[in-house]
Amino acid sequence: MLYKPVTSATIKMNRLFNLVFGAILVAGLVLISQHSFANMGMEPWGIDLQHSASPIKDRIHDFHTLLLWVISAIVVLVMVLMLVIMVRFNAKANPTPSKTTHNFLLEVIWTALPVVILIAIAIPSIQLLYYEDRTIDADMTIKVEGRQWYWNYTYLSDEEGEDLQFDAYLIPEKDIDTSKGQMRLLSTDNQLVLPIDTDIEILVTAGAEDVLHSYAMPAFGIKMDAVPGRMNHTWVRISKEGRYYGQCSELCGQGHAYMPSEVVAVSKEEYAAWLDAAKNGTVAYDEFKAGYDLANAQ
Ligand SMILES: [Cu+2]
Repeated sequence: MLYKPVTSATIKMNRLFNLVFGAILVAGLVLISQHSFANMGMEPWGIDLQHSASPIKDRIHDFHTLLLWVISAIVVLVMVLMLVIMVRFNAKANPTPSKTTHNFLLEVIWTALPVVILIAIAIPSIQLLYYEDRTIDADMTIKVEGRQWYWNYTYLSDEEGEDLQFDAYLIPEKDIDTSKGQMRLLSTDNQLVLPIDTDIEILVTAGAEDVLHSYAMPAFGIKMDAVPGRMNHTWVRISKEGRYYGQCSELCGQGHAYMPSEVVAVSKEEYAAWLDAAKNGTVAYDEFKAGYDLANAQ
């Protein structure tokens, strides 16, 4: 006899199990979908990826969602198989086990299927890597240099004009002014001011006698190693005005936690005005903005 007759107690147990398992699955899917579509800005205790402000980050979101579906399907498949084995083939339900040791078709399938899945993941993954690498025709170029322990920004001039270069230090906790929207461990005295809808090439390096750093700006999908003597590059096209924050992402030493980067994305006109002001000595965005608003109000 292959199977023991199924008792009503077993049926009841199975139904209960299906119900509980189904409920957990549905609750999980609802949670995931809500999180994918809800506002994904930087929020206290937020758990999802930061909201996107660049085409690179859009694609990272898409790739992340694709992977989420793939791993969820794998988890469900393996879990269902395990449950079938536990219920139908335990010692009680199946006292005389089959002596089968090989199954050609099955072995081909479980070898080929993971290969197919990995290839299906590798193609969009490599495409994304190339997309992140460079922009064809950059409108402007910024050099970001990691130092112990702050960032130094250079606006490279494509004409004869002088490059603009300045440092950005963390605002110490005791000086943080929350009424100005400043945030502990994230706000800096000077900001990297960038125009929106502009292809910006970003060169990333570290000071000649410095240590390894990593320039990370989650909303732009950027995380690039800053290595002394090496010029890495990536790019961004910021889609929304606003303030964006990133932190050094390479354990670089004592001040590692105290070298954030603050980016202010503004309209092209405002950026041009800021660049003028910065070349004349007013680098800090807030200081420039007060005068700019006053001039525009008149
Ligand atoms: Cu660092």
